This record gives sequence, structure tokens and C-alpha cells, in this order.
Amino acid sequence: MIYVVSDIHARYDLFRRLLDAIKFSDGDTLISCGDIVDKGNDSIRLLKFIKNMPNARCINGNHEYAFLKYYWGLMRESPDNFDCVLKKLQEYFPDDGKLLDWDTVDWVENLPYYIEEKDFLCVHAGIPLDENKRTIPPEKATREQLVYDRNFKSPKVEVLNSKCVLFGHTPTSYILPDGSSKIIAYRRREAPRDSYKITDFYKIHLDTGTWLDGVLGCICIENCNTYYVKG
Ligand SMILES: [Mn+2]
Repeated sequence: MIYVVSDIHARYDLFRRLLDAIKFSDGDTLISCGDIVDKGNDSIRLLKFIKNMPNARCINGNHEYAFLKYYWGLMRESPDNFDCVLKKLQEYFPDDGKLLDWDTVDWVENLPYYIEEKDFLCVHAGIPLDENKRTIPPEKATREQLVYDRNFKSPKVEVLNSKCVLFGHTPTSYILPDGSSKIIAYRRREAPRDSYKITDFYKIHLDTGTWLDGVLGCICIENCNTYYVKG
């Protein structure tokens, strides 16, 4: 099974509990839609854990992107002083920055900004739409658009492409009228009500507000079941 999660935000504890809850095994794949780091206390611990999972695939969110921009700035200032740059990068994460090493920095720098499969597309914040309410090809969007998109999350924004877009970035409790932290799956008008294929949905909003409400959720691509842990 393929499970998709977003905005874990340094909650290593919740992430491990989520893997237990879904009985995640070697035959499964986990996709993270970005914002693994910041807000919680275990940014680097979590980053290294996911980096070492052979069956995890990750893209960058705005929090990884902000870290990389800081890193690129330091390299411009002192391109030859690697020790000094690493020390400053470690200080960027006040809680567990000491765990940061060059392997992990390089790994983050080389992560993609979207993952595209036959039936679905994963991004952090969203993809711009063209005048026909179709997403532009992700390779034509800028990194800034993919990690900061402000419009895509709106319930008014419908996507007419055949692929489902999975994204995070904004806690769903800001969107849902009852303020609950649940995954929002937007069903296509033409999709049968009793069917739960990933292509029955045009977008799935995954940020359950880990840092805000302590809820971490994920969705299974094959059957669209959702799973939550709270702490
Ligand atoms: Mn974000």
C-alpha cells in the first residue's frame, strides 16, 4: 500500500505511532508531502529517520525550502568554511540541531518538489491552475509556487485534471467549518458516491495540524482509507 502524509513538523513521536497504527511494513511505501522539520522538537531526528527508511519518498515543503535558502546564503558568504557553515546550520534547529550532518543537508537539497504518478500528484502547498481549472504541468511551476501556493487550498478551487493532487501546508482546521483536524478529500462531481478510488477525488488536503492540534493523519492511495493518531 502507498500512504501519503504531510506536515509532520518534527513530531517524531506521532510519526512513529502513525506507522504503528497503519502497520507499515517493508512492502508499503510512504510519501511525505513536505514540512518534516520545524515547530516540534525533533526536526533532525525525524529527518534522519525518514531519510533512512528505504521505502519512503519525500518532497520539500516551505520549511525545508527556507532552511535551504539559509544554507545557500551561508555558502555564498563563506564558501570555503564548511565547519562554520555546518555549525550555523545546526544552530538553525535549536532543539536537536546537533544531530545534523552533511549527508542530511545534501539529502534535503536533492529532494524533489513534487512526485507525479499515474493517478496522483503530491506537492506541498499546491499547483497553479490554468484558465480551464486544470493544474499546469508541475515541471512548469516554480519551487515557490509549489511550496507557498495560497489559492489551491480553498474549497472553491476545483481541479479538472484526471489526477488527484495531494497537498498540505495549511491546517485543515482553518478550512473546515467545525474547526476539526481531519483530512479533506474533495470528490469529483461525476464520481459515484459509494466509490473510493483515488481518481474519484480531485484534491486531498492532508495537513491535519500536527503542530497546532497534535493530530497526524495519512491516507492510503489504494482504498482512500484515512488514519489518525493524536498526542
Ligand atoms: Mn508548509
